[in-house]
Amino acid sequence: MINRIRALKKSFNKELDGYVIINQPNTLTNQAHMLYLADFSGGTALLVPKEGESTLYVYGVNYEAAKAEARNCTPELIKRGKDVVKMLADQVKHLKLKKLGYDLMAIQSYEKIAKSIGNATKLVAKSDLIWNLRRVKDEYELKLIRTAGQLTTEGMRAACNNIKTGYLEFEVAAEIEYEMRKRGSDGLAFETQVASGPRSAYPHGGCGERKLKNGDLVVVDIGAIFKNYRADMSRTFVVGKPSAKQQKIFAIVNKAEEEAFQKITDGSKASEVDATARNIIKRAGYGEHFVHGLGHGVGLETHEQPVLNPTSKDSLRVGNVVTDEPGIYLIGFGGFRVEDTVLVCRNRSERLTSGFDSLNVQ
Ligand SMILES: [Mn+2]
Repeated sequence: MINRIRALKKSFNKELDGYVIINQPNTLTNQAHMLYLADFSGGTALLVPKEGESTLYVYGVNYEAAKAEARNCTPELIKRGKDVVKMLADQVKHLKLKKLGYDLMAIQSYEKIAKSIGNATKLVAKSDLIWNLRRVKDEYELKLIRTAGQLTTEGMRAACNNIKTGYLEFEVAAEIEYEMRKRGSDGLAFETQVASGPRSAYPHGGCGERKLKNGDLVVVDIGAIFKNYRADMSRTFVVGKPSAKQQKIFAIVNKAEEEAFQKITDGSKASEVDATARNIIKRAGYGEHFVHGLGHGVGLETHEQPVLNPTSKDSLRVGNVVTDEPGIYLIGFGGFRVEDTVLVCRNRSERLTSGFDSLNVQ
């Protein structure tokens, strides 16, 4: 595996002489950045100076694990009563770092760090550096995402087998989650969605205690995690026999997904891939009912770069992993979404989730 801390340092150029990541509760991105760089997410701060060793500041609860598992940096214990910001600031001063990059930071931490390091060091918001690395997956990462994709596909098989009249949404969710877990999933990339009937018209319809009825649309959106890497997949099913209108709208969404998939390739513009799907849905008369972007990157986080939507400036590159997920949502009628996780390849890209291509479940 490549030394990602070294790769990050290379991208500093003349703009930075250090980088800091502060792990706070509810900052999944910072945790993922730390995991990506140091192979360990349980640190409280990671300081990467341009020259010399990187330091991972760790509380006692995670210190032994950090010593055993963290790579390319030196774990330093935050002793009881010590202030991690003070420790960090002392090291920044000691190394005479002048321009310290960061991605996300709570305003409280920013103010505290800025005050502690003083005027000699500038904090520079530089979010693209780590993302430029993270958005291109290496072979090792792809192996893990592929497995996450297979586990997610098995979860969808369980959905397919358990969507029946009289079943409750959460019972279907339980079967999906059990199947993925039993086969080796480390957890859920996000809360399992089994949204039936009217709530299927909400893109994030969740999962409740509604009983499935004949003729219901059911939108299932699930994701497994394998060794920290995720996948994301949605399918739409009908309980019993689909109506002509359900068949018709489903065919539009399917066509949008397939044609966008054909455009997902090295060098294509994300906004144009989005437009391919959006134009199909628009021409069919449902443009205003496709209420979200076409897709997003997937990796250590469920939603990451690059993004595929009408205003995206991203271009796709070999090694990106993105979702392709057009939808049509009709309030009072129901919703339709088809989503696969796709690996961007030089020519024909590869679906990492697949199958279950029909509305019928029985
Ligand atoms: Mn998604």
